[in-house]
Amino acid sequence: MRDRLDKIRAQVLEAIDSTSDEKALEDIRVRVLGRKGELTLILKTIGRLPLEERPEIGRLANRLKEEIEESIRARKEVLRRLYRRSQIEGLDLTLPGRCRPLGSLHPITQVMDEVCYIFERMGFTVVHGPEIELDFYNFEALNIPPDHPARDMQDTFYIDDKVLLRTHTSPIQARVMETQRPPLRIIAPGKVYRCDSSDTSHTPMFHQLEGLMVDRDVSFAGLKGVLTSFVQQVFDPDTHVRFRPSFFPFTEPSAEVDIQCVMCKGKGCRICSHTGWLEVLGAGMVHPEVFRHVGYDTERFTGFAFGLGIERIAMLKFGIDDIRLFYDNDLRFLQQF
Ligand code: 2NL
Repeated sequence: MRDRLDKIRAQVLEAIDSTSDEKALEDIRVRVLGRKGELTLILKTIGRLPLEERPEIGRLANRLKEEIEESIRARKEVLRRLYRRSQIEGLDLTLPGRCRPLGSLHPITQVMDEVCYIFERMGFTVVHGPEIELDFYNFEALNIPPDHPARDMQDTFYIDDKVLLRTHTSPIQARVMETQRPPLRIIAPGKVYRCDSSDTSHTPMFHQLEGLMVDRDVSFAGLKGVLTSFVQQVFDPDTHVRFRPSFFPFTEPSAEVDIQCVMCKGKGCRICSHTGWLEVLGAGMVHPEVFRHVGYDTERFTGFAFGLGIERIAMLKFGIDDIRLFYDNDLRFLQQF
């Protein structure tokens, strides 16, 4: 019986404190202290308890009755004061508060941070550079010839004949090499621009990260080690990797790096066009012509370089099939990350 009284006290006092009008308060009073109220019924049946329990339980039940009556009276007073104040100030203090909307990092920012951190743990330092770039650093220093299709007005946003929006982050590295001697171990993340129309895999602005390591005895084997470790940190630790011969004007030899399809694990599906493989990186040994442009001694130093698209990595990680979703700014999409 004592437990029952304690339970009633806890529930009823809590309920009284959270009422916001007098009607709700009266409902509580009737439920507990009304003619058929919970506490009223207990008080009526005290006579039927064993003789030795009656005085104690009677005292407790009566004290609880007074406590509840006092609590209702006090709450009524508070509600009246709030009501008077709301009438005077035009303020309704009983309205629930408005939540402050909480923001979060964009999925591309999250993946960019994660990718940078993986390379930083391998000893690479983050460097930045201008998005509005000179034709010299974006193309010429990287051994991209004047008649190369990438230089076409159709593919590059030109500001005038010498100034453009960078089409990759390599010019950042060309600038660093111009002012710093080897050894060098840097990554260059950032926005890049291509004069493309949008579709499921293209947007005129996207994000890239390039890496460059220059020292004595930097080898293709070292490149394979760094990129395999990277891939197994962003994707599954047991992801299979293959290096396929390719061509870039700024590296020789060049390779494209494929991983076993993250969706079908190599069995073949729509995502990997039934090949079982997905291309995720481009890489190679820095072309001697690039070193000559920045004044590095090609007899003493070799280097490897690589580049990857952040949106592509994010799409594979999160299973997204349309790159435009990142830039529609639809909160129903963004709030999932
Ligand atoms: C890709 C390919 C690549 C590089 C980027 C590079 C930079 C310098 C010198 C030589 Cl300064 N190379 N960058 C090299 C190979 C590939 O990117 O598919 N990117 C998304």
